Amino acid sequence: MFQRRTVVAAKRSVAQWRSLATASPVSSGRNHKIVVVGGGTAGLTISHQLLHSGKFAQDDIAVIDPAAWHHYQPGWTLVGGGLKDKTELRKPLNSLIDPKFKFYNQGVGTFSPTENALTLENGDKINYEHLVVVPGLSINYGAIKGLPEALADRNSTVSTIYSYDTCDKAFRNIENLRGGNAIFTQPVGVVKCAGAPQKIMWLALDHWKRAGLYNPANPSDSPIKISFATGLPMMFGVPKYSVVLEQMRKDRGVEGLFQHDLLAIDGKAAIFASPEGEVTRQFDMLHVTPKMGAHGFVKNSSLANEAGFVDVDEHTTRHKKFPNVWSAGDAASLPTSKTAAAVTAESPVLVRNLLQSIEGKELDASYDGYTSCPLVTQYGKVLLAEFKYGGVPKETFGNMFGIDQAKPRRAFYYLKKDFFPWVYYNYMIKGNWGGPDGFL
Ligand code: UQ1
Repeated sequence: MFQRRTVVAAKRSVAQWRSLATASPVSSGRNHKIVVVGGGTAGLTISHQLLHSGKFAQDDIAVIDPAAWHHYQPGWTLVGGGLKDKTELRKPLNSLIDPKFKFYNQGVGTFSPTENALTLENGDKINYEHLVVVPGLSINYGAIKGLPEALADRNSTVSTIYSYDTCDKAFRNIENLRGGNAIFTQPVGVVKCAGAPQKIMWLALDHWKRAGLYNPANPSDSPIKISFATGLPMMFGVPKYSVVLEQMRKDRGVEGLFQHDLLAIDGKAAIFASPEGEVTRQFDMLHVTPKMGAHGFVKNSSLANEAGFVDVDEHTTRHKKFPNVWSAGDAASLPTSKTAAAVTAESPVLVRNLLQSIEGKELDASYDGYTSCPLVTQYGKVLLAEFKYGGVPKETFGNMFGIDQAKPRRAFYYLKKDFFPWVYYNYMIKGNWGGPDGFL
């Protein structure tokens, strides 16, 4: 429960705002106990979990997001592999927001954390007692020269599964390629779902294999050649899974261009930065993972750390300077891999600690960095990487059944393709799913 004093004070001030509504420029509608910036995976999950605490009345919680649609982004890899229809993965955002919330369908202009306020892009000021900053991250297409133009050109063989507009183009390009060089890239720097850049490659490889265009046992005699150009020095950030994926790369005849960071696209040439200087490769099909970073309105605020992400404690999810500010998901500085699975574990911790803090109690929930990457390795098989801070494996089914999740399995594929999208829309974003902890 709230401390009685807080409740009385809040009630009194709400009554004052209401009575002053005609006289004062600050209407009651713009004062909220909790403001959640973002209606993505973290925003919906956290706001609904807060509501389920039973401690909030109509409009106590506000959600701010300018989007018209909410997307199940983990499904876009499967769209790129020809396994899902992208239109089935999205829903109108306002249909997913509980009517008990005040929904501002607007972008944020600026944060003023010392005043417990923010302004919307339309200039309206919103006051809060607690702020949850979960707007996700921004995809900076323009950071790779020539990429925006190549993506927009319907006839180009350049695509990315990282956007709603082009995730289906990725599959068209895979289907249309009959021969030549196929290059798949992963940049230096933070991206969401660090496994996706190679998931789409493994699906494409399998597609070409089935079409008789790629023979993993004899790649040099195959019509199609496949290269994975990554800014990282290895296949994956967690050693346990990287070893398996590196072996897979070699066994399947995929060229590894490590520490190669795509700088520019010029016609059919891809130009990379590498330790040996600039490297240019000709491609016939290019799948790009764009550069990503914090949204400008976060990066340019006093909430951000040096990298631009919301500067929170890695275990409590509370802001390091402003104790009534919280963050999780892709926008947060939490040093883990940015995924929806991470949000399943971060959300209950943030919600518990925020509620404790409202009651003046000790923060007693701690996030261990749990995240997961269901890594599709071919049609019908998934390697279910699950790990915590420090790249230490934390495997749900390994612990339950004593199996090794580094081995790609059919059951994990159905988890990824059918179960996760179902549990996501029916339970997770309604605040009723705790990931490996099950239903809430
Ligand atoms: C999960 O809960 C989830 O959200 C619905 C995902 O979807 C994107 C996931 O990929 C994963 C791995 C989880 C975690 C749950 C289990 C049972 C491992």
